[in-house]
Amino acid sequence: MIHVEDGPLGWLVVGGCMSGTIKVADADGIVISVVAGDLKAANAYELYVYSCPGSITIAGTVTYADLAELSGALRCGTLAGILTVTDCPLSGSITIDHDLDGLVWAEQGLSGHLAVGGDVYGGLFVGSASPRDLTGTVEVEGSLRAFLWRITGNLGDPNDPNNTTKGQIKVHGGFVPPYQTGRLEIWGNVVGAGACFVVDYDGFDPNDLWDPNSAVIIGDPNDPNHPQVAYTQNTPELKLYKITECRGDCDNNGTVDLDDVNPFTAALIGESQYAQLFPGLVGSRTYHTDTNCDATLSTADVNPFVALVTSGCCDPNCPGCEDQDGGGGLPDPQELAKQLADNIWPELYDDLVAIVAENIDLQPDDESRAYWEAVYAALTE
Ligand SMILES: [Ca+2]
Ligand SMILES: [Ca+2]
Ligand SMILES: [Ca+2]
Repeated sequence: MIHVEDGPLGWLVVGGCMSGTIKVADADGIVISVVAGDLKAANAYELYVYSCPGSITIAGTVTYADLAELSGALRCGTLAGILTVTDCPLSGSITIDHDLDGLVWAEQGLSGHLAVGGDVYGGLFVGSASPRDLTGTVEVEGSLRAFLWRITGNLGDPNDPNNTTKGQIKVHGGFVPPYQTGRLEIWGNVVGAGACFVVDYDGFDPNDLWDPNSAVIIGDPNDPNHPQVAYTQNTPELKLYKITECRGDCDNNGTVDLDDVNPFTAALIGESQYAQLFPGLVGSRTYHTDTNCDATLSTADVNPFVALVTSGCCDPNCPGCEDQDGGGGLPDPQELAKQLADNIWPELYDDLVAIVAENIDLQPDDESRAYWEAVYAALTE
């Protein structure tokens, strides 16, 4: 262990493997061949690491960092300068507790995790001379305010297309650059079961906007056979989402209708079932399915959900929240059973019947209990 009592430290150079703990105050420069232990610093103005299976923690600002390999963890306060990972796909994790003001450049691809606790004003570049994929996860607690992010390959993993956790950019706030339009360029495609770009990931917030001048641009500027196309709003078919304000809109397509019955049923069965179908909508699952507005998803949401599907009301203030029974506006029970049976996927049918059976016990009076018994009877006859 090296303990520098009275910083700042000019340069710290470790030529071999650093397997213990080094704790420094402000450091002008740090050069380490292998960080296998812990490196902790107050601030780092220049940081060069050639291999990092261990952990690096910079409590304050990182101004410049050049990492050959990052398979371990890097954590810092604010990233103000440029952080590049040059030799391998960035397979470890980078956690920026505050804002990303500078640039993260994963030259060989990003298969790990990048988390930003604040807002993003800076860039993210994946790939350089040759195309590289973003197969990991990027999660931003604040808003995406950058004017350019670029992925030279795919968002997602074409070699592992069924993986529901790969290739995700989840922004909890808005996509709202302050001074100019924003661009997320994907020179390849959005591929695989998990790939998604989500604005307002944590559930609808009226203040978290996707600025209509800001675009996700898919296509290669150098390939006339794959021209760039700009998407400036919620595009569920490409899994480019802005979370909608409609309660009951469980597939996030902007309408509440019978197409939402399968996702609602899957969400009621459990988060993992819903995540299989809609990895990008896991964060808004409760917002969209909590149709009686008690902040949790349960079978008590079935009545108001059915009322929303019947009315097609698409607004946070649709009936249902005040009317906990959601009794108004339900169709004839045989008609409801027929609509549900016609639209539910066969593999979800037994789960739907179980949910309806459970729902009978939740009804507050004989009349609504009789209604749901009739639905159950029609579904099971
Ligand atoms: Ca939000
Ligand atoms: Ca819908
Ligand atoms: Ca609820």
